[in-house]
Amino acid sequence: EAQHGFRALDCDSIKHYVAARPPLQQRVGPPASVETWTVREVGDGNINFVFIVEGPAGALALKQALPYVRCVGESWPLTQDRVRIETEALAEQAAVCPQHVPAVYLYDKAMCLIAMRYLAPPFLILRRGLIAGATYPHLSSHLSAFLAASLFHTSAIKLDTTAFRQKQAQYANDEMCRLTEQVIFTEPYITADNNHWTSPQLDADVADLQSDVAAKVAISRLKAAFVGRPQALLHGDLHTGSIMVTEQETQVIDPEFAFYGPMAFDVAKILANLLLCYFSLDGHEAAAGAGSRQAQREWLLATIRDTWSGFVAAFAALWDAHGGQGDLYPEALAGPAGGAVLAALQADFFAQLWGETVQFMGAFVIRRLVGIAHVADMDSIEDADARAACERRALRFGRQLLVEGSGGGAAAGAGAGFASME
Ligand code: ADP
Ligand code: SR1
Ligand code: MG
Ligand code: MG
Ligand code: MG
Repeated sequence: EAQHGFRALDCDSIKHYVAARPPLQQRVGPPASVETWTVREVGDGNINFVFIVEGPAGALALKQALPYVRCVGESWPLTQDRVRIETEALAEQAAVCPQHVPAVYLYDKAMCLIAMRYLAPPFLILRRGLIAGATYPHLSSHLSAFLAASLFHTSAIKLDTTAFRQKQAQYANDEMCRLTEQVIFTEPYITADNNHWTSPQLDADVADLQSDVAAKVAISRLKAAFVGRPQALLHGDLHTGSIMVTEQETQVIDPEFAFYGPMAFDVAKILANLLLCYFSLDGHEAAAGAGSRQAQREWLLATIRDTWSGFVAAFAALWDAHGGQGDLYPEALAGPAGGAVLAALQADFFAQLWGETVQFMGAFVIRRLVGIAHVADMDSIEDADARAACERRALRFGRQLLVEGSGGGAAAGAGAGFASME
């Protein structure tokens, strides 16, 4: 059932919606200019509608949630409370990492709509830039900063446990979490109508996966962590389609799946999507010429490694500076920054986080090859045999990450687990 007072907007009605709200209207143009404004619906995500309204004074992005999943249709109803979650999560992230989050101008609860900063070209969805062959020199440091700030400041390393539990209730986000449980942690491992893959090329690979006991044990452990281990406020959908980039800047959008869960989920999702791009490059190279993607291939591996190591460094620095305030490792227990106890606690924390990150990466790679929602990195490889060859390598590596994990501690870092990629 739709939110009370809700009406779906289209390219015409959204102009009048903006024109009737002075704080929005002033950003686009004077009321007399409304008929000259242009509107484009640019939503290329799976869930919602996004309109860009442009006029003589500037432009706005408006995101509206209908009471169902866009890519499926009305047969899959979905809570419109996801817009409240997205608005509140954007505010939470902006408070600790404003340089990487778009400004929100308005949240309209009844209309299930957010008006926010238009990230104008040259801003581009990271996945699109990567498919076109681009590299981004600052991406790893920006991702490290965003992950460290958003995860540290919402954790009980920073917060007292009363505030921590209040935030868990605020971001329960039940329906969105249930969707994730279904499409990431369950369906790829069973026969399900939503699943699809490059067929018949990958039929045997998928049959192997769906009868793989070790994979089912590993994914079940991850699902238990997703359901039962609130650790920080996650973005919840941090793939390369949730990041807009220029050469110099990085903006993280679309936190409608935000909830309190294991930190490794967010860290792994972005690394896994970079890995999916890496595995797609053979297919793109086949079309563009041998060696044409080699520099990007090396950059992707370096970015995965540097995002992890930069995240650890940034998170540890925040912990050294503010960790004594929180209830999880109070200074009375952990001692001062630079001391042996805190050093040992941090080493244990990051070793566990790395192991979980590697396994979640495997799960995210697998779901994008076999489950309901695939990635354009692979889908845009037109030759089905070439695409299947890329997908098979990715699927095998994903299975290895999921089942075997890192095979080393945090010190082994983004090296040991990735040795078999070359
Ligand atoms: P969904 O929840 O459906 O995935 P997104 O929030 O990811 O929706 O937005 C879908 C698309 O709309 C993005 O891939 C991007 O192209 C465009 N978009 C979203 N927000 C903005 C923005 N603030 N500025 C410019 N384009 C945007
Ligand atoms: C119906 S599944 C759609 C997927 O797209 C979103 O971006 C999430 O990743 C979700 O799992
Ligand atoms: Mg999206
Ligand atoms: Mg979304
Ligand atoms: Mg994913």
